[in-house]
Amino acid sequence: MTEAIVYERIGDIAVLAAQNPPVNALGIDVRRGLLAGIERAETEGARAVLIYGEGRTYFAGADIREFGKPMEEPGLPDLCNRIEAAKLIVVSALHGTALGGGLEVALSSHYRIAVPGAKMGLPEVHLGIIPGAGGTQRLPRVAGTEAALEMITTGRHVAATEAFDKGVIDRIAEGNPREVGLAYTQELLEQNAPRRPICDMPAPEPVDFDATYERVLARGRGQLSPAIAVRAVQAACEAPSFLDGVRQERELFMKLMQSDQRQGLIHAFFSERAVSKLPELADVTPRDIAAMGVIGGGTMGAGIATAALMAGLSVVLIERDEAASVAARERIEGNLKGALKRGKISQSHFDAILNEALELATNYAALSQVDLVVEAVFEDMDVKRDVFAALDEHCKPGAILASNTSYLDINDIAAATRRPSDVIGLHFFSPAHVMKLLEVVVADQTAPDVVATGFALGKRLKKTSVRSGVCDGFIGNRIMNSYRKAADYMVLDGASPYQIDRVMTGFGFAMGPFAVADLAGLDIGWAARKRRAPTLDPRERVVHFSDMLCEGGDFGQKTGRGFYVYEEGKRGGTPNPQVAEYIERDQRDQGVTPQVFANDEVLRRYMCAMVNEAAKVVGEGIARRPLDVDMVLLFGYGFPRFWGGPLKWADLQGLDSILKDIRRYAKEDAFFWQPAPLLEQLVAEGRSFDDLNKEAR
Ligand code: T1G
Repeated sequence: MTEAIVYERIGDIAVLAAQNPPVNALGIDVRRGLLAGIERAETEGARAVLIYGEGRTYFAGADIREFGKPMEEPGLPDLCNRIEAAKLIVVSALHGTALGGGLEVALSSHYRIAVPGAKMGLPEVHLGIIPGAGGTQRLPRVAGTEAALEMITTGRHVAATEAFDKGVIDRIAEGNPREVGLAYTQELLEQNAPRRPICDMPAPEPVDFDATYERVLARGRGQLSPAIAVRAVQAACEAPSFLDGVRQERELFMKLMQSDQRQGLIHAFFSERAVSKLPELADVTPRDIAAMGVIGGGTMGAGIATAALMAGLSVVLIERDEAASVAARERIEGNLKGALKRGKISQSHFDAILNEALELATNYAALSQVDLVVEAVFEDMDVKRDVFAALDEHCKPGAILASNTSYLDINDIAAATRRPSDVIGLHFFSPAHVMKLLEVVVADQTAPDVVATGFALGKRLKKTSVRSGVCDGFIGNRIMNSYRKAADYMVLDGASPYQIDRVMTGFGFAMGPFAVADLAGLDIGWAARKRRAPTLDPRERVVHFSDMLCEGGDFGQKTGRGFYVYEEGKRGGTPNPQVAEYIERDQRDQGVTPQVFANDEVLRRYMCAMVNEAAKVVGEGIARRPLDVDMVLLFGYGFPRFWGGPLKWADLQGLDSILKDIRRYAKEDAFFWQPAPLLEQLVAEGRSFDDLNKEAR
């Protein structure tokens, strides 16, 4: 077995090279190797130690897979203190991403050099914890309190130049980390440079920590770790000694390590990477995609075209006539200007896209050479079938034909072509060039390499792609329809829409369901309800107050009135007084006596509806695994990331308690609250959704 840390003597310098691919995580073998290397260098009388990483990066942090397991000695805090106490000078040479415990090892070294492309940071807050190996104590001493607070509470990666300006690193040099590290160490030895432990530096200047704590807590929208990090940095400024500050940091770290939010965020971290790794695609080669076609240049089509263009693909966008083509180009240009402003693309890339990569056409013949087409026309089956029949005519053999439909049956669309195995659903979320979620909807006859191509395209467009089977609403919209209904039923039964919105923003959503409905447009749900009315199951409860709003022309933000009234230039809206009248009328018409709902009952019902439908979606095989549903809700519906997703949240609450509540609600409405068979099975077997995720690996 190759050693995780290779020890080598180059003259007076002992070189410790990390070899723990893929990211040189600081697992137990690496920690033991570093400790042994420092001790050996001292015993052998070396004058300096150089630490660097082989492969793509310096240490990218503690090994997250060890979290939740008993920690094996040496722990990272002790190792960092030992490196810092070394009798000889210790130099770290950084490249790739020196993150978390990685940057903490570098900060416990006496000198730090980086190659130009190196990035560094303390992203622990994104995992629900805080730096736990002295980072909150050492960083403020070299970078200052404010700079350290900003880096630690945001967890952002900092470029080498900025790190140098902040005093986090001492030098930047071209070359590979080993060479620049050796040269710098040699130079320091020739200068007889002293050991320079950060722990000996003066305590950093205090700031108004209470105000900082409140500001960071509010920004976290329920996530605790960034605010707790403020208290750890406060200890750096106020503790009687460095070691006491380290002790306080450790206490705060260990408390967060036991938290649900750490479990939720670690679940999100690994699930985000696992969700696009499907065993059945492991040996399937995707088709090459260089040129794409987009049918329809409305908001969605223009957004999809923008995402493809920004990813370096050429795009042929088809609209029905010249005027519509011009409007589509303007939408794309507007999207690109936003990306330019956000620093996502350069001016030269912006120009190249508009002058070379984008072709607008009104004739399908222009699609003869594209490798994949995404259709984003009006959500009507007949219209889509006509479009796909035409695509089948004009596109080359092997070209993939994809629909962006948000609920129509891909099997019916595929049947309009002679190439059903080349047909797939690629459901983007608006705005398509910003939202990360992509549902890859697999129809009965979709070929495996077409599915693999859908995922490869998603990766190229920097999307989080999730495989979905075919059903009304696929994964996300089907689950959303369910928890939206639960919210509507609570309003009909006496809760206010504004109470529900407040409860759900308190849970961590950026917006509650009624504010979201106003944003998306109430007319969309209205059209869907009218479409489904003829086939509605007579046992399904129906609310009418939303339809009353629409009948009055109030569609939400787009008309200035919906559940809220929106005033020009003002963020957010105020409750629309007419809504109460519509609700009361609906209650009278349906003979409902309104009751009071406590906030925790609102949350419970909302989340139980979400979990129950999600369990049906997994149980029916529409979603491959529970984690797939979690990723859809995180990346497409603003579910608070620190809960990990609805099914991770359900595991954390205990599935038996969830099922018990659902069975209680079913006494009021057996049709809506029909328990998911999978949920009943898991409770009966004493298993969790996470157990299913593990079994699917
Ligand atoms: N531990 C274990 N595995 C890790 C890992 C880590 N820290 N980082 C990445 N991996 C795996 C990842 O799951 C994937 O595995 C593969 O490496 C490639 O990753 C005491 C306690 C470094 C920027 O938060 O941000 O230090 O899917 O696909 O896009 O204070 O990985 O191939 O099986 O993401 O090029 C702090 C987390 C830890 C950094 C590279 N460090 N990692 O991105 O590749 S907490 C972090 C990243 C800590 C101390 C505390 C990214 C990356 P697989 P990837 P990438």
